[in-house]
Amino acid sequence: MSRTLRYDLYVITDEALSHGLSHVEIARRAVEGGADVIQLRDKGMSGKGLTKCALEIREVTRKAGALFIVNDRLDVALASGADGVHLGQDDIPASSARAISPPGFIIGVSVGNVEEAVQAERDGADYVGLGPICHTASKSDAGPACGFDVIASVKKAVSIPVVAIGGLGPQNAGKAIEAGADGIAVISAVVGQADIAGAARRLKYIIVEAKHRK
Ligand code: TZP
Ligand code: MG
Repeated sequence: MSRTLRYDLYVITDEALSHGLSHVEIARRAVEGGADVIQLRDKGMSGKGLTKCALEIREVTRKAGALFIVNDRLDVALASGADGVHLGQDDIPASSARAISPPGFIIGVSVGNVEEAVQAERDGADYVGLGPICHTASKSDAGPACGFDVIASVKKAVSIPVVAIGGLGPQNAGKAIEAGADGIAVISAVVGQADIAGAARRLKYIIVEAKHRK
């Protein structure tokens, strides 16, 4: 059965950038504010710790009707029953991940330009995370900002959803949607705020409004 996948507000958990909250609590508050997707992202946590978090977030997102994606770790994503995995350019290729994943499993790939996006689609990605659109302090190796124009170029070049990421928030999310993004992925604009649910709710409103104007 085909599902309608909505990536409008895609929130990436980050304990270090939050006000002392756990991944699970961040996820709980973000879905309360209407996040459509939660990505569990922790580069330092053990597989054991990540799996424990993932199993808890799986329950939180299931109840809220949100998608749950695990960053980097296909093994943790599969073991926890997540909806999918998000892979970087240096992670296991999407085609290899697809070969060992169940039907309907979502595979997202980080891209920074048209060429990488086209390749990701060819490899079987279900969506691309395109960025960093603007400067971001949340990812030390994010590379230079690619700007808003690349969103339209990538959107023209692929037929899978394009989720814009990097330095986005209430001030520029509408611009990214108008440029062609299907969704907005954020850390600091939601996770870094004192009121995570409120920040998610406001940002979701801006995204949905911008989509209605398109
Ligand atoms: N990938 C590209 S930019 C980025 C990631 C994980 C960080 C996004 O964080 P923020 O705070 O929304 O700029
Ligand atoms: Mg990665």
